[in-house]
Amino acid sequence: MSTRTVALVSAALLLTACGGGGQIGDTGGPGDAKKMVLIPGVAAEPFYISMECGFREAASAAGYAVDVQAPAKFDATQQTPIVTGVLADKPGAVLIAPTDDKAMAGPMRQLKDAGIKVVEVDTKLEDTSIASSTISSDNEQGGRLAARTLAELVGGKAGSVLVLNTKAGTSTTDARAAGFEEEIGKHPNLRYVGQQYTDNEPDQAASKVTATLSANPDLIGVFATNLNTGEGAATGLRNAGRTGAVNLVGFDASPKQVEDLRGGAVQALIAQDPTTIGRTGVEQAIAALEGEPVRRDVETDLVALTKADLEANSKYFYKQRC
Ligand code: T6T
Repeated sequence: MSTRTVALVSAALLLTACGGGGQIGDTGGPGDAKKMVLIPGVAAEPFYISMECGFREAASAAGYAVDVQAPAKFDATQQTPIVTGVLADKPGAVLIAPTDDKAMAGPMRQLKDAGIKVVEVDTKLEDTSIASSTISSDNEQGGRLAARTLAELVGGKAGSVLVLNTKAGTSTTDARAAGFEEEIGKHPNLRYVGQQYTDNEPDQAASKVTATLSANPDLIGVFATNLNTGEGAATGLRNAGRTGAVNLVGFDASPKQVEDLRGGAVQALIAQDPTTIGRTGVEQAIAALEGEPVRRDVETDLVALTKADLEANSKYFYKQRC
């Protein structure tokens, strides 16, 4: 094989590797400053799909070519090779939801060192020197809001309360659990039995709920810190025949979670605004690329939804497609 053939084959392999998560119609080539890439935490999940909708709309309107590449699992070992592939493509900016607040620092620093603007959307690194901007909900406040909402639902009755987290090192859900723990301590009728990790797997969330019920038959409340834990917790309570008897407060507003709230399997949801996170991420990336002032931290809306006010708040429901 000649040197030229080897180079062409390598380039073809690189393009294949980079294009895995993109959609038909994605444009832009290697070293394209007018291209933006979104790297969500996981593929085919309504929170990130809604974020992608805001991202695509804003970036396309501003004349940028777009690409979206997501790992099949919320996992740093799967997200890292995607970052490495994007690095070789050298777009102008990368919007990324790091799946681990430490493990993703190395790969993301490589982007920055290559002159690519990095914007964190939703999750963030502990190291604040890499991203130009971070767009996210106030997750600690979201955890406090979940605790207050749960306390209101319980209405003075006594019992145990469980938190279902995803994976240690997920900045958002760790902050939600911390905010919840702090606030729930203000309610002496509620005994906090601690948090359990689920690896962001609904099946694990379901089995951890049923196991906690066996150990603590007085369980009166569960706070599920994100979409998968919430969907799994609802299944666990259903399997144990405790739907409604145990108050379930979830985070996020996927079509299934909204359906569960409507049907009584969930008592409240703390919804975020992922479409605005995606759109604002693009705005901050453009500011960084054009040398305009960049806002280091941008906070987006959070709202508590109950069955009573659900339909009036449909703008907060997450999308399955744009
Ligand atoms: O809750 C969102 C997101 O904010 C979090 O960082 C990870 O989980 C979700 O994507 C929902 O699954």
